[in-house]
Amino acid sequence: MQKSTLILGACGQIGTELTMELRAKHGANNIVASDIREGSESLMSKGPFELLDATNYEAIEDVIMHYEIEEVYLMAAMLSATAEKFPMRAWNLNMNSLFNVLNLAKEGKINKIFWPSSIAVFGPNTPKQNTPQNTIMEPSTVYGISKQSGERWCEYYHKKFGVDVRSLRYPGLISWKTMPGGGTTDYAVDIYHEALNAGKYQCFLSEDTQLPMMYMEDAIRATITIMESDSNALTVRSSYNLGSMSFTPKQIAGQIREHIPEFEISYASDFRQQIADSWPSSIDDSAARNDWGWKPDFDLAATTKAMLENLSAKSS
Ligand code: AKB
Repeated sequence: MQKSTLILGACGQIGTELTMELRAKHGANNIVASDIREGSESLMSKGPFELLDATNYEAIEDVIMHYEIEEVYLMAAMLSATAEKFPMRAWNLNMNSLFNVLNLAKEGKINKIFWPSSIAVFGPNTPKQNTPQNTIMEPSTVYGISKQSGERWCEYYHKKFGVDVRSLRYPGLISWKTMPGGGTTDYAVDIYHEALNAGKYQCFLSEDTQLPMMYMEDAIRATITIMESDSNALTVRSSYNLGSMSFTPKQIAGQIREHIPEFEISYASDFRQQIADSWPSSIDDSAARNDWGWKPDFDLAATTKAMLENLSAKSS
């Protein structure tokens, strides 16, 4: 029998594309999308959809029993910039939702969990270039503290209770299908929209702020691959470093100019600069490459081409 999967936070930036990909792969009826709010028409009409608060244990349990769910992807979270404004709300959402799924797995009600971590687990004292899998981790943001705590809990539940939880430390994610919300890396999506709409962009990070980034297609492939990997191959049960490309606002603007020569960028750093300055510039993901064969497909040039072509086609 085909197993059923639940996605919590299915209407967000990653959740939307993950839902579409899993439905294409396993059949729409086997992938239950859920979110605290309604999402796009196609996400809600092309397969089962439930309005569900990821912090409500009983409500999740009801859905799991009803659909005979075996795997859960917990994609609901408050990201770095918003979390600085609402620290307690961020902590409650990011931690309680995780405890809910970890405890459901501990009680044997689900078999496997995916939970996203982030480069935000690192902090100002972490080596910035080629940041190792295991290194100093002293996150200085609310979001980073919640993700680092979450990683510790994932590893604890795996070691202590045998919970099969798998996780990736996502870099900034770039997609033309869905918009990000409340993150520090969001500029790398906004810039493409503004390049096409206005021919110019004011960036909230300085021109030389280098951050790790990834095209969404690669991120979705990584997520599904780690979930399909043999459990015994996974040596990391906190969260895997996941690398692809690293660039600065100046470099992305340069790439955009290859397609739109008149594109202009200006810089006005805000509070997100401090968050970005505390994060790595590039990532060593050799553990992911060795354990489950991770390899990204998209560099900055390929990402820029895909973003501009797809956004142009969407608006015409
Ligand atoms: C954010 O900017 O908060 C996220 C992340 C790097 O986890 N995109």
